[in-house]
Amino acid sequence: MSDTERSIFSRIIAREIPATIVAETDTLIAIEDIAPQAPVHLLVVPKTESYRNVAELAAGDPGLMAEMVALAQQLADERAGGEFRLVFNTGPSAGQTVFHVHAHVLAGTLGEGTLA
Ligand code: DGP
Repeated sequence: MSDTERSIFSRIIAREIPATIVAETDTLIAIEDIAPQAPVHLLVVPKTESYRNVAELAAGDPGLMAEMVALAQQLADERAGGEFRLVFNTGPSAGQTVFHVHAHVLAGTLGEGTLA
């Protein structure tokens, strides 16, 4: 696979480009979002590039999706008293820009009813 075909997250996972990595497991990486929309804004990303969005992930590997939720909870426990918002943008019109499934973990003081 050429560099242009690989996602930005695959290149971060391979340490080819820098990111602030806050957690890593055999299957997942968590990084700080480059453009934070909340006091805590992390991205939980499966290492596999097999799923473009959360619908594909849920159909193909629900256990991996559960691992993502568990890591989001762990990070929120460590950084924000255990409460968080989990956002999966799905499709360009919904704001998805990177087509390698990832969860936005938003925490801290969030505005009422806002969507990041
Ligand atoms: P989405 O719009 O849901 O596809 O989210 C993509 C997120 O990825 C967006 O919030 C910004 C973040 N992002 C894009 N490029 C980079 C990068 O090079 N480093 C980091 N840390 N985050 C990135």
